Amino acid sequence: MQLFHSARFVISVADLAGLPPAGLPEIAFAGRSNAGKSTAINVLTQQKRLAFASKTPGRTQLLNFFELSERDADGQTVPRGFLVDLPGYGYAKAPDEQRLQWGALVGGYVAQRQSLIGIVAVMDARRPLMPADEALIAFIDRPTCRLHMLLTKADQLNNSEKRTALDRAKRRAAELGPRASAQLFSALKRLGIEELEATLAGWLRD
Ligand SMILES: Nc1nc2c(ncn2[C@@H]2O[C@H](COP(=O)(O)OP(=O)(O)OP(=O)(O)O)[C@@H](O)[C@H]2O)c(=O)[nH]1
Ligand SMILES: [Mg+2]
Repeated sequence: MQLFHSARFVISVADLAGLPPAGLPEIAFAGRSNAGKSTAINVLTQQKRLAFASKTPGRTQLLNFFELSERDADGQTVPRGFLVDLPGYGYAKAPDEQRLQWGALVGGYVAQRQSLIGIVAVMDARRPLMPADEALIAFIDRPTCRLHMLLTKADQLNNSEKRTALDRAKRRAAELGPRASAQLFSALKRLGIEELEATLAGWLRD
């Protein structure tokens, strides 16, 4: 979808005071360290190295903003919103100080940012809904903020495991109400891209 392919990097933010002025809708990718957030953004935007993906957990340390835009009838570029790549949580080897920093930065952003219209909760399909994921869900206490659980690395599961993981996430989404949803995804096998695009485009349209 053209809108997502338009993504371009605009700013990295290290603290809440450095956030750009709120305005256009923002969709943040959150999840455990190494879950596949940056990779999912690259697949969605069809840009190999827009967000920095890495085998080393804790690669993304800042809030990285990517602007989405469209061309109007006159050919002018009109900004429509932002994708935000968040640092991961739950990395066991991170020092306490770093964990506190995550809480202040990401927790503060998720809990307070008015222009944040939705969160893609990226979870390894082999272990969805870990305690740290539930902590993220608890941070999102605004009824206006959507939540889409992206069960990634689905290429690592057989069909029955995939079904079990998806059923579990869908049950959790149903508990949270109509603002929550869930899907399987694989960057490697390029599975679930259209579903992700359709969900996020729907958020931006509303
Ligand atoms: N098999 C498989 N591996 C994946 C998939 N998506 C991501 N990975 C791998 O998982 C590792 C972590 O990916 P990243 O996208 O950097 O993860 P992240 O969530 O951004 O990590 P942090 O920035 O450290 O929080 C990389 O080695 C990716 O290649 C997938 O769908 N399938
Ligand atoms: Mg990352």
